[in-house]
Amino acid sequence: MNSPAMHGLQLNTPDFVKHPRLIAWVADMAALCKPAAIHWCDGSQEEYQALCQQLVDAGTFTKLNPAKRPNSFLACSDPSDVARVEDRTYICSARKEDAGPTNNWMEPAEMRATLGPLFDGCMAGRTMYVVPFSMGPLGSHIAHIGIEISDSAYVAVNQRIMTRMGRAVYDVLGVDGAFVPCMHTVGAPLAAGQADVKWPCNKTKYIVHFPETREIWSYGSGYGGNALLGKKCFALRIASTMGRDQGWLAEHMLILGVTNPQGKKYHVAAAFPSACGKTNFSMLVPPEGFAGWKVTTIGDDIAWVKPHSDGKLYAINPEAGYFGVAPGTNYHTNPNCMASLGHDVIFTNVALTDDGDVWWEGMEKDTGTTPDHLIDWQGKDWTPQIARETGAKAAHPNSRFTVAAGNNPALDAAWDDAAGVPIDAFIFGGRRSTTVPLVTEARNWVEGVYMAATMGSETTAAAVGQQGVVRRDPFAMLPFTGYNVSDYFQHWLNMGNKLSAAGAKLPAIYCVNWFRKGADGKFVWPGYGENMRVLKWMIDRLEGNAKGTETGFGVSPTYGEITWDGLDFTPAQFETVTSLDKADWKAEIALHTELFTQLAYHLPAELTATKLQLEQRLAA
Ligand code: SAT
Ligand code: MN
Repeated sequence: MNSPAMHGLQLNTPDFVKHPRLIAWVADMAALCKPAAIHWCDGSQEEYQALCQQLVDAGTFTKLNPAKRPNSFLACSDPSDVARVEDRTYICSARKEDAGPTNNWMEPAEMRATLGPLFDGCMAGRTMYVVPFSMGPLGSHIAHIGIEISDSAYVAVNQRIMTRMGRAVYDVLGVDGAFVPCMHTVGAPLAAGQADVKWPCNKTKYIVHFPETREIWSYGSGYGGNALLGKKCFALRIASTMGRDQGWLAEHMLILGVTNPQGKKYHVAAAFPSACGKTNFSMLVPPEGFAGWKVTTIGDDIAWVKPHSDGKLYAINPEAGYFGVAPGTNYHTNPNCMASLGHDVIFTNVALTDDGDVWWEGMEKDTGTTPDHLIDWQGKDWTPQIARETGAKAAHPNSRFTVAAGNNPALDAAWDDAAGVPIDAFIFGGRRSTTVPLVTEARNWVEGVYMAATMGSETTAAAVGQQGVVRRDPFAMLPFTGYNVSDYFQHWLNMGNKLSAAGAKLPAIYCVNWFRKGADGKFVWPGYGENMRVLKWMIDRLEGNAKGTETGFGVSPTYGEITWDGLDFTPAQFETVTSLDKADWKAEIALHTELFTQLAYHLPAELTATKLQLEQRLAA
């Protein structure tokens, strides 16, 4: 299988790979990227350990104190490579209209001509890893397979945690199974004898998707969603286009199970933008006063939702691990997550303690103290005094942990079920300090789609760029919809129409906002585990046990309908997080109008009509 262009490099295809088209693709990519060696990942524990050791030897990983954090590592990235790069992310559909106004677009041939020279020789002096992975349970009819080619061992070990990675994938693929080719390079070829750096990357970055041919090409970054291509690139951008074509949904949603004291179980899928608490919500521990209630995690970031023959929508988590935000995570905000992080974790861009453990902002809430000394994520000395004087953060605000779902004590028994779980409700939530009330139920599917489509959220550190500015983030999918977002709205409406025409009861749709602030600039709603109170109201609604009150925006709870046991939250505070301010809403609707003007091409007429009705109700 060695092509002459491979300058003597051996492909060394292992005998468990029996797929000629895949092997030919790897050979082509090796000929293009010119790596020094090829490593076909088998996903074994031995391989994982060896790659981690190699990363330690290279200085990329620091092995944490095994007495404190067994089999765990800390990686600190180049300070320029710390988050997704939305302005470098492209949807290269044949027609610009099909990428839509919210995606960067380049004509496919032009993009290929741009990438060609960049990838030519990009892996010189490095090993090319061939990483086979399944998004979703292996062999499930809902799952899809990807092969990531990467010159980053960091990517290979993270993919082993985040996906079902390894040789079993080749058994599923057989000799001609379909896979999504995912090309990744850090874009840092090494000349002969050139020493490597701890976190190779390139100032030039391209995160490119070809939706028609279902290909991903990522250049220049080693961080998170830029480099772990199964996640946002495949499971959201490419999968959303697959879903449009095949009649299902790929969503930026956590999935949780909630069981009441009588043992009745509901399943909820909830969309929030990056770094707005999806992991916390998916692992929620019900507060005091909720004896007998249980919340279990199916997924914390992505849901693939498919209609079944019983007329219901079923969801699977295509991932196998969590790549969550570390700062702010502690035993108060997310005890299940903290319990998950005890062993076998890869941390990225958190701080290192003097005894070889990790630390991040928020942990002081557990211990009551801040360490006297740390090595911060940039490798510099950090003390509380330095922090006070310079504002330096010990951990980067977008620092992360990578951990297997199996570590989560709240993991749902059905999380790996190939059939998925039936969805009873969808939740959409943005981060808004004003305007949007704590919880509102849409009165029907179209109104729910409208709420999701017009959602706004204050930007976070998960993406490079200005933070804290409100931007429209439809369905929390703004950076992740792989096609024209108005067509995506239409796809949601079509799904609703199809299911109701078949006589199905559609999931309820809720809009939430945990983030309203008071006049003092502080959050009013306590959030975290206390969100159980809102979840319970939703279930009461599903069971017909809460009447709610019409607000003009939809149906919201009265103070008396929320279970307050164990929480001191006054009617006045409730008013602060639920009130609709006329002036705020006038401005809000103007922003919806602006969004709809931007999205005019193929914008469903139902949404414009819904806006008109909303405007009239709010003005009344
Ligand atoms: O870095 S990721 O894209 O994986 C995380 C996120 O932005 O949600
Ligand atoms: Mn996410």
